[in-house]
Amino acid sequence: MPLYRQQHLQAISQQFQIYGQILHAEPCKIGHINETYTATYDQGGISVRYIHQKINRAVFQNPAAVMDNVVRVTSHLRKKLETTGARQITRRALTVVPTRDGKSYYCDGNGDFWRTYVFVERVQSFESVQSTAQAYEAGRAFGEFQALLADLPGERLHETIPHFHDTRMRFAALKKAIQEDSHDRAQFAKPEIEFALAQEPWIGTLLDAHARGDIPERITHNDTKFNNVMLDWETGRAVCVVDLDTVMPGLVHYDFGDMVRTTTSPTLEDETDLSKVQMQMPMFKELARGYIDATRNFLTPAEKQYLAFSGRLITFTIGIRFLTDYLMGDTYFRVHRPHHNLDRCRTQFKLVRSIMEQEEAMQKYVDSL
Ligand code: GN1
Ligand code: MG
Repeated sequence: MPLYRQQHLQAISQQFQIYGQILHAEPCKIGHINETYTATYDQGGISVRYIHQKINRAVFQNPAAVMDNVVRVTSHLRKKLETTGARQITRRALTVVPTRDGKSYYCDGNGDFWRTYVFVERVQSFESVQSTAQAYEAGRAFGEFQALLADLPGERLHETIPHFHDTRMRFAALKKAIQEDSHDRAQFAKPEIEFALAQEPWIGTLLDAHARGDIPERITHNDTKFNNVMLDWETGRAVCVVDLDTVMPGLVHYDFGDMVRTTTSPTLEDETDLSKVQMQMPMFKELARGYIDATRNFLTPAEKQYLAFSGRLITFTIGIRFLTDYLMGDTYFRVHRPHHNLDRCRTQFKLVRSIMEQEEAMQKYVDSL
């Protein structure tokens, strides 16, 4: 890490209520949006770690609202865990470390917002699922997260990114990007554009079901990528979920759908060998079983009916977001190689096809649970 960044980070770290001296910090490369560092401090002679994170201002236009949500959600999770007598609560729910003046974030001289979390030790996350047991854990962890937040008191949470999973709106944005073709890239994405446009008839299915009152709004995580589940090193069980920036009102399907996207295929999100990209039924079954085990108490039959479909819908939605960003010149998702967002889009679309082929069997399994 360059010296100027280390010095800046050192200055940032002093704003938070951390007892001890920062020893060193490393950038953490997971995630396409925020800038994250793992920092080690000397505290009373032993090393203790914290996470410092700079919130992406282009993506989160109201970081104070993000932190307001995060504080409410993490406090509620902690309280609920305390009442059940759970142990290691600072591993089970993220803990926000306040600034020296008691705020949940620090705004630096550049207008950037920083926050600090207690580092959760002895866990690991994976970019792709290694076993059906892990798929079960992912389903259970995000299901439990929804269940614990079902009785969050107070006002409706802020919508940190309005219309985040509104597929109709994402579709309109794609159409606009195709029309403008500002980077002259549509020529490289012809089959993908054609595929995307052909899916229009079903993109509003969940929005319509919600508008009819068939499925309710709940508090959802909205970014349930498998790498946001922290698994215990020793037991392999899910300890907690992270990346709470998009916790807000939503449909349970947004969470379940993104889990299908990220836990049922054996590959990475940007796999270029599309023959490897497939929805694997054994993974789906365990994912669904874990999720239903945790949500049985509140999930309605109507919500259950759309679970398999949500895999298709959310995978498609993220796919068109990658495609749109590709056409617009990669301004949203961090890229690491040319055409990276197009590769990501292709992987999603291949998975959409694979889900569609198996959707009936997937839903039949969900119905049996
Ligand atoms: C982004 O935080 P990160 O990089 O895991 C994105 C998600 C996408 C995901 C695709 C706020 O998540 O919506 O599903 O990339 N987050 C935001 O990998 O847009
Ligand atoms: Mg995220």
